[in-house]
This record gives sequence, structure tokens and C-alpha cells, in this order.
Amino acid sequence: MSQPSPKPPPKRFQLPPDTTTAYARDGAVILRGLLTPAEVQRLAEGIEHNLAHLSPLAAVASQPDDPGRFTEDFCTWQDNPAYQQLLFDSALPDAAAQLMQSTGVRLYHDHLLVKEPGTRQPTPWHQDQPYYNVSGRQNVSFWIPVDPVPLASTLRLVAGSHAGTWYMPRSFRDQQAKWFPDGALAELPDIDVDPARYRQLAWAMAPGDVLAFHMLSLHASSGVGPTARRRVFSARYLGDDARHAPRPWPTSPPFPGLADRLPAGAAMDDASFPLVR
Ligand SMILES: O=C(O)CCC(=O)C(=O)O
Repeated sequence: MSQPSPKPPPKRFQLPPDTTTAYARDGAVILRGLLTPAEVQRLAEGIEHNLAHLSPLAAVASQPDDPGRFTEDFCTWQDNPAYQQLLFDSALPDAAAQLMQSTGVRLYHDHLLVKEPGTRQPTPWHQDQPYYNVSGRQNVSFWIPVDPVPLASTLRLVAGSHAGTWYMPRSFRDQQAKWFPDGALAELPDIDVDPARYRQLAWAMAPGDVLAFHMLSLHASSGVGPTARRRVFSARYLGDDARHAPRPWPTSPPFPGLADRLPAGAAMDDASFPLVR
């Protein structure tokens, strides 16, 4: 009887040394050609599977009269072998270890962000970590388009905004304070009116390119053109210093029952957050 073929070892990908320095300084870097065409194709299949089988956490993040549609979904990797292949077996875990300067790499969550042709809905400026249930500085989110993304509809980031300040997280469509109470954190400054003070980073991207950013980096995007789909998958990883920070409100995404299993201040050692390296 033939043996099943052994699982390939996780891929190594040596980042140029200045990439890690730039990530620590700016909180965002572009990694050109990190994924192979075959990996991008498999991820695109995974995204189509996800769109056809949306989870209970999925939401349409655009207005009903938007000529396109902005669909989001979260935490579906356990039901999606294509996502698992990317999250566990691609060069992402190795790149994450280098960027975070961490020995261990733990999957935090996956996030689907698809803007259909003609979507007007912008993504407002925000940081991700204030919506989460995790503390620590060693983290990275990878924003991974499977379609070409021109400069006009790519993710924009404020260089250095990951340095420390936590800004008030608010609901995107109606600006409600549904996480930290009003007044608990600094209000977001008007980033677009002061480009000298808030230096923006943005890269046009081809399939295979990956944008890496810190969970405290301020980021935003515009809508998309009338013919282009912008299918993006985001992979979020945590490093050695990540600790559970349970909140008295539902986080985005939520992790139901986690607070009963994992005390405040504990490492994120739970089946929902497997070590990938
Ligand atoms: O894709 C977008 O428009 C927004 C992305 C985003 O907010 C994120 O990846 O955290």
C-alpha cells in the first residue's frame, strides 16, 4: 500500500534586512512576489468558496444603494482548506516571524474583504488592535489581494502610527462607540487634511504581492473602479508577547467562550490560535 505523501515543510523566505527595520519604523511594508502564482490561484479558489458559504460573522459593509458591494467575513479558516494551506504552509509564517522579530508565530484570525466592481464604500481610517482582545506589540496583518490593485483603491497607511497611541474604535457606518466607552481613548485626527504630519504609505499591488502592517497602524482605503474586483484575504498573526486581553464587550471579530478558557494576561494558547511556526 502506498504511503500518503509527507506534508511539505513550511516555506522559508528571507526578507531583505532593511524590510524588518522598515516594518519596525513605519509599521507597514510591501513584500513583492511573496506568493507564487499557484498559491494565489488556490487562494482565489478559497475566496470564492468563502463567498459562496458565508459564515454567521459575515456582513455587507457597504450601503444598500452602493453600486457595488463590500463583503466581509471572519474566522473561516477551519472550514476552508485553501485558507489553511496559505496560513500554515506558505511563506507567510516565516515572513511574520521575521517582521515581528518573534520566535513563535500564532495564527490570530483570517478576514475576507471583497469590494465588487463599482463599490463606492470607503474603509475609514482606523487601527485594528482596539477592536481586538489582545495586547502586545509583536503582531502582523498581511493584506493579500488576488486581483491587481491600482494605487487609487489600495490600502493606505500612516507611517509610524503604530508607535503607541490607541485611537477610539467606532462602527464604520454610523461612528458608534461600541467598544471602548466614549472618552476612553484619543479621537482619530483628520489624517487627510494634514499629509505632512500624517505621512501616508500606499502601493499599487500585483497578485503575489503582500502588504504587511502592524495592528496599531492607521489604515484606510477608497472604493474601487467600475470594472475591477478587489478580492482581498487578510491573514493575522501574533508573536511571543501577545497576551489575552478579555473585554466586557463583543470584540471584532468575537471569540465566544474564550474568556472562560483563557485568563486575562495568558498567552493566546488556545485551539483557535494555533502555532504555525
Ligand atoms: O480592505 C480594506 O478596505 C480594509 C482593510 C482593513 O481594514 C484591514 O485589513 O484591517
